[in-house]
Amino acid sequence: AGIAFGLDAPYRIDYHDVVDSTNARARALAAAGEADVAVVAGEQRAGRGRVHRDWVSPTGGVWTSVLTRPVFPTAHAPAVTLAAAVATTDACREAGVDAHIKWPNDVLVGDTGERGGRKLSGILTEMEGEADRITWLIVGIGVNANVDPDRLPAGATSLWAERGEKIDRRRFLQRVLERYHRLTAEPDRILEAWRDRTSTLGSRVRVETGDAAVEGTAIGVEFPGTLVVLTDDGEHRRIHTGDCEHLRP
Ligand code: BT5
Repeated sequence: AGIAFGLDAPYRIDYHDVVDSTNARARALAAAGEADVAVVAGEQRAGRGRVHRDWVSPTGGVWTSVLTRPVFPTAHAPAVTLAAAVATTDACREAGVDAHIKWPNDVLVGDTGERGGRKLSGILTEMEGEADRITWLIVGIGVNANVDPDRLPAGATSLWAERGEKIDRRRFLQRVLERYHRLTAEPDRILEAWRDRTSTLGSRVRVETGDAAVEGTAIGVEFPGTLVVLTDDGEHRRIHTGDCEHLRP
């Protein structure tokens, strides 16, 4: 479906040199009834992170949003976000960069940096639907591929900076989309793949949940992506969403 863009991708490719946000463009396509499309942009002028944060998206990056209409309950959507992190991590490793996942879906390199490593990629999931069925799901994936690190915020890095050489972005995108497509077809295998690639499990963490902060040791991740933290009081806390920081032991 993506052959027109020079990719053998499992989605139709909707390419733009410049957009505000590929997620916003994908929402418009969702409203128009489309499905199985990957919006791809050379550059984003108003890239978005979670909770209305900005996402810096200069040329050289891989900025994409995959729109699908999966037949599963809304409650399963977080697992799909994990699949995108697995797909991205594998593509980074194939490009020779030893990436790992920080819960829930940041892809990092190394263990030095502000919050557990240098951030290479972030994922923004949006959806609409009833409890028993998703109407549409958009998974936005941003990877600092051939981006000059001077153009990125503190604590961020790019594949180019880590390898010292640019990557083939088409090939990289194709790998991410293929892997994501395959994982989402087998949702039962996502968690296992995610656990194999994360640096969060076993780490001391501090998770900001919006109204509270939980500190302790990350001991598990349960379907569909719930983090289990063992606090110093011996309590098990289950966290559905939040910002996770790896602390030094
Ligand atoms: C994320 O948010 O990590 C989700 C980012 C999703 C971006 C993709 S690109 C394609 C699609 N279209 C969009 O508009 N968005 C998606 P969060 O965990 O909230 O992290 C946001 C924070 O990361 C910011 O507040 C900055 O501190 C930092 N940041 C911003 N730009 C960055 C970059 N390019 N690389 C690394 N860190 C960045």
